[in-house]
Amino acid sequence: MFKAVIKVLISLLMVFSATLPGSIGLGRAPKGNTVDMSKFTLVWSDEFEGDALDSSKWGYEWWVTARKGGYWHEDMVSVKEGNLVIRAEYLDTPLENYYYDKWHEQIHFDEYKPGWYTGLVTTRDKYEQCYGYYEVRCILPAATGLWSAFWMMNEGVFNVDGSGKDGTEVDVFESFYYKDHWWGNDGISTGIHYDGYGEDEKGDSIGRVFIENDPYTQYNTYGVEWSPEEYIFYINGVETGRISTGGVSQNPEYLLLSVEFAGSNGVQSSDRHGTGKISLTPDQNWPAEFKVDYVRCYQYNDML
Ligand SMILES: [Ca+2]
Ligand SMILES: [Ca+2]
Repeated sequence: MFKAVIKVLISLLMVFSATLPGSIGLGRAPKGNTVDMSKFTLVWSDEFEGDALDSSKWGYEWWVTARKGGYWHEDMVSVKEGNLVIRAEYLDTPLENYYYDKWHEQIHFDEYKPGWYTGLVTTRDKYEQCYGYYEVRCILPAATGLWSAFWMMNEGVFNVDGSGKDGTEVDVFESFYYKDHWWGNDGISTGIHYDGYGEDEKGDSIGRVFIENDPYTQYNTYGVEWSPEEYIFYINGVETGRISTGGVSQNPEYLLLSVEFAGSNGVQSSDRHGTGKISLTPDQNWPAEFKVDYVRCYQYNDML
């Protein structure tokens, strides 16, 4: 049951964003208040030093086989030169996939095929936090058809009660298919989802935000301040918008960093909007890399 629920969760991050009731803003941003870091204390972080992912902090998605238009595999994730790197590329020789089924206490092997490979890492079962300030510093993968994200989740997201207080998917940023016109060109999206991923789904978005400092070639920071009253989103420490729709989550949430391809059952294709199809043109940089300099979690000083 749990595994099935998680599969639904994982399969719908993207669909979800396409159906958000929130507005699509196209103003030049960010602009607004700067985040006041004096009210926070750093409580968890990964600077991605060393040469391997810290397994005490992060795990891979062992329950997923094909993921939309490609495959997630831990071999696509590395740590080098101070960054977490999630690579995305086409592999003629499929990577071997196995995962531990904790319900049946056995290892399963799934047959992966030649195709598009990338990865996801999460702090699920390793680190969760409620409230505070969360920030990632990264360069997004620059190739058509790629969707990268820094997001937060807990299983309460599936509880349909008309509220987000029991759990909310918080998308600190999502990049839509690299400068895709339908999805807002090179705008970055920020929003929330709650009450499941079906007909009861609810959410809100601050719309597309455009960053002067090219997110696909230069480092930017993407953050969210999560208080009992609202989420305040920031890019490079400057507020881009606020959301309190549905009430904010009151439960600890885990972190995720991911890259996805458009498509289904491991086969890359356009999405239902006719966008996201990978084009192997000379201006594309394969393999593409999602480079994450750090992830830092802070707590309000008065909540420590
Ligand atoms: Ca709910
Ligand atoms: Ca670093």
